Amino acid sequence: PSLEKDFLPVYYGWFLSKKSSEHLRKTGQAFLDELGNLKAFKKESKYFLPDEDPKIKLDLTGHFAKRPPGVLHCTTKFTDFGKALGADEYAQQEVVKASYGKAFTLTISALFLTTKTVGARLELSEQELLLWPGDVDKILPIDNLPKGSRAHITLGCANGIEPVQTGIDLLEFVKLEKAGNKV
Ligand code: ACK
Repeated sequence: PSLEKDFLPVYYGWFLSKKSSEHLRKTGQAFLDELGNLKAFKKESKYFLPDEDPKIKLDLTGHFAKRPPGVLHCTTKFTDFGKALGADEYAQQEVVKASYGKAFTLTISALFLTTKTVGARLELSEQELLLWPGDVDKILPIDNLPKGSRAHITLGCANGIEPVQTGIDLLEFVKLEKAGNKV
């Protein structure tokens, strides 16, 4: 056997161009600013800041103080240097290897937020879905959601929340949608 072992990255994903990344950051800020000013949203403020004076603007930008460093991205597979479940299977796929450095066009279908995270939901093309792992669109093993349900770009996290939470929050929304709930 070879002594050489492939090094796997922390994660695979699509990375936005600098221009798109800056644009999406600004759009995300505007989304939070507008929501914070919205009367209808004020009644949700207790979930964000329990002691907030309902007459004062809700500071959502301050709430989501943890923002991703560098250019924004959409994670396809979190491989954790090869330690994550399904990491090798993902990395060994021809379509993955053939796609290094290629450019794609990502489509944002929604901006979403919970008390923990704010993010952009993506609608993946057929070509992009080929690069989407088969094992990430679930919270519980019994979940059966469409491929690509988790596809997102994290824009911010509340204090003490890790970015992995954004994808979990989006999956919760997709589950609610599937159950016929208004989101
Ligand atoms: O915002 P994200 O999709 O959530 O991008 C980051 C990226 O990997 C680098 O940390 C995501 N991430 C972290 N841990 C996990 C995990 N266990 N499963 C899926 N994605 C993860 C994180």
